[in-house]
Amino acid sequence: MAHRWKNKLSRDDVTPYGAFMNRRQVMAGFAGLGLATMAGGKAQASALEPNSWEEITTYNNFYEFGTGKDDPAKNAHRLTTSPWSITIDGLVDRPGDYAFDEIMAAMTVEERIYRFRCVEAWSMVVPWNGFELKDLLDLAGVQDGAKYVAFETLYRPEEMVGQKFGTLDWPYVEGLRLDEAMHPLTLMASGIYGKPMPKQNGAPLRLVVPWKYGFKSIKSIVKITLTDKEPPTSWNKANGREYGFYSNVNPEVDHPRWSQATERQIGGGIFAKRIPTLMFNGYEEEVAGLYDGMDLKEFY
Ligand SMILES: Nc1nc2c(c(=O)[nH]1)N[C@H]1C(S)=C(S)[C@@H](COP(=O)(O)O)O[C@H]1N2
Ligand SMILES: [Mo]
Repeated sequence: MAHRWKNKLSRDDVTPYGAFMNRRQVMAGFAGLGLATMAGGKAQASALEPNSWEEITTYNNFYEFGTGKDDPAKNAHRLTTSPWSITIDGLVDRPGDYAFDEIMAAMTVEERIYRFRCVEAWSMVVPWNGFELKDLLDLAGVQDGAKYVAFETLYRPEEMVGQKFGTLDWPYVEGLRLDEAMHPLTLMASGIYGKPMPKQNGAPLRLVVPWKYGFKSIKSIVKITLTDKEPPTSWNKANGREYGFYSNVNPEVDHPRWSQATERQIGGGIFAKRIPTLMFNGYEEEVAGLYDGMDLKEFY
């Protein structure tokens, strides 16, 4: 399934914040709905209005900086993001440490406006800048035996003050099946609103998997390992009954402690009301095929 996005930008084409704001409604009609809408010939104005910079950068989950929603914005300034490199190892042809600058020079950054649904049943719409994870994996050369991709966040308790506490088993780790990782919707994000990724949002590079609950979108990645075994994931290790490996957004599979049928939109203001949660967070047409024949209640 080849996706071609209307909003392909070169990495030199950094959109000024103001200019972006002016055309974001147009972009939402294209990028947010993806190819399905375009193919249907109906590029109708979408309801996918991005959240504000303020909302996206002050209401965060990043337990390395504390468990409060405003802790990351307060504490993440301590994080040193330069120099930065990502170790890519395991079943790859070209293992090694890939410097952030080297990665960015090789990638084409584009803008993707995606729904973002936290397992806690709140949601935002975020205008990410990034490149397809597939392009980075191709750079390293995935070997035949690889079936999964494991990700790891930085472990640096001097700067990540939340790591001084045993909230989670640090470092934060996540994983995807290889076909999920290679899917064109799966993004390595380096920014939002045309600006470099704010530290509280996972600078300098974080994963974005829009059809899965937010915790799969691991931040501040320092290691990517190609493997033939399903890798451990932080929230599954913390509570395997509540958080599975797949964690696809699914309004029909409730969290043991709350319903996943609806969600609260962040920043709704006086119009705030819960909206129905969509199967695969609205990306069913694009990704349902990845799970053909799988029992989505068993593989939650
Ligand atoms: N390393 C790391 N990555 C993480 C988290 C975290 O605590 N640590 N939180 C996850 C959760 S639960 C969510 S909802 C999203 C939040 O991303 P945002 O703050 O950019 O909205 O990041 C995910 N990635
Ligand atoms: Mo989350």
